[in-house]
Amino acid sequence: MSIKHLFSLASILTIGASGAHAQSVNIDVSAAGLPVPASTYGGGAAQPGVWNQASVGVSTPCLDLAGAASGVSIDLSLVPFSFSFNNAGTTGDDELLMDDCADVQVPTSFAITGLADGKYTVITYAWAPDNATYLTNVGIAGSVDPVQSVGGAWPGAQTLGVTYASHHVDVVGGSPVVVDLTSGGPGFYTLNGVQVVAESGLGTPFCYGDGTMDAGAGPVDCPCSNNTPVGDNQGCKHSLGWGATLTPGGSASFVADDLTFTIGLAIPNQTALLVQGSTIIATPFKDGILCMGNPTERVEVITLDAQGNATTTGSIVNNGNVPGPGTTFYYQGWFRNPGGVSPCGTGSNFTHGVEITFI
Ligand SMILES: [Ca+2]
Ligand SMILES: [Ca+2]
Repeated sequence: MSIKHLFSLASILTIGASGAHAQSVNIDVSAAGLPVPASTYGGGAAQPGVWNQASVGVSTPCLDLAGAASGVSIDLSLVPFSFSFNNAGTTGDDELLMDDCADVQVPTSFAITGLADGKYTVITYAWAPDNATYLTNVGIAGSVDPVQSVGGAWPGAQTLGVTYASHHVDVVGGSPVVVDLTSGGPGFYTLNGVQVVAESGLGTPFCYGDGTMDAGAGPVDCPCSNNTPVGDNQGCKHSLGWGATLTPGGSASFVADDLTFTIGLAIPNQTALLVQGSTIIATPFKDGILCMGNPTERVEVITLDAQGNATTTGSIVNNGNVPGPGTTFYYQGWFRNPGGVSPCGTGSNFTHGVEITFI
């Protein structure tokens, strides 16, 4: 399918999906009354906002990130036990989320209900603070993403595959999201919390590093067989074994000029550059695929945090020389992945792309 067809399809879907807004929520699972992380804490999803405390044995209505009623509940009625353990490595907000949790002893499901129809990413924290050998398998039926095994020694920061699992889900017809927790090995298994991230609907993602990007001359693979799986919706694989993402925030309003971009799942503590192009191309470049053609702009240099995430803070309109409403540009994050470690050895890689039409 050509990229133009994809955009047409996206426009049709956007029109069809108008109505209830998709919700994002942060949930700390613990015994009742225990403190939750500060609202400045973004966790593995890089999503700051109000954290809800959810107890085992009951269904808990959740506030949204701004503290208003969301209509979303987490139903932990099938999860009977909770416990706390002061892991020596965790401190601060990580500790508040991870050191108190549900003690899951048999295969158990819990449900997230009340989500408006739309696309979401569900982050499930399933890390045992008391024993690095305890592994929890996390699966969501209907997700394109597989069952993921979570556990290990505290890695110093929230880490995909060690402290949490990540699943893309489509909510259709108000169906609940059912998360299945099963044993990943010997010992008990664990649920520390959940983050539900609504895909913004702002902009149109394109140019995934999964072999499907086609700018008109046929599909393009990543440069050294470092494609990511179809459905992961990431750039080409970097040295950590997955691809990076680019997520717009704020709005596409030229006048408000509050558009931001968050680079996610990239390389911790490295430098990244938000780049803007004017046309769609598909050229294997460095360890990734360059998807934006001339004229291009270097919009903003940002430094990735300890989780490999960072958000722009400057004016996209000014830094990108955006001339006015009605203009369309294409964006990618270009980040360092030090040479000799990166899959193709070039020392840098790209997120997938995002198309923005300013209004
Ligand atoms: Ca601790
Ligand atoms: Ca917790």
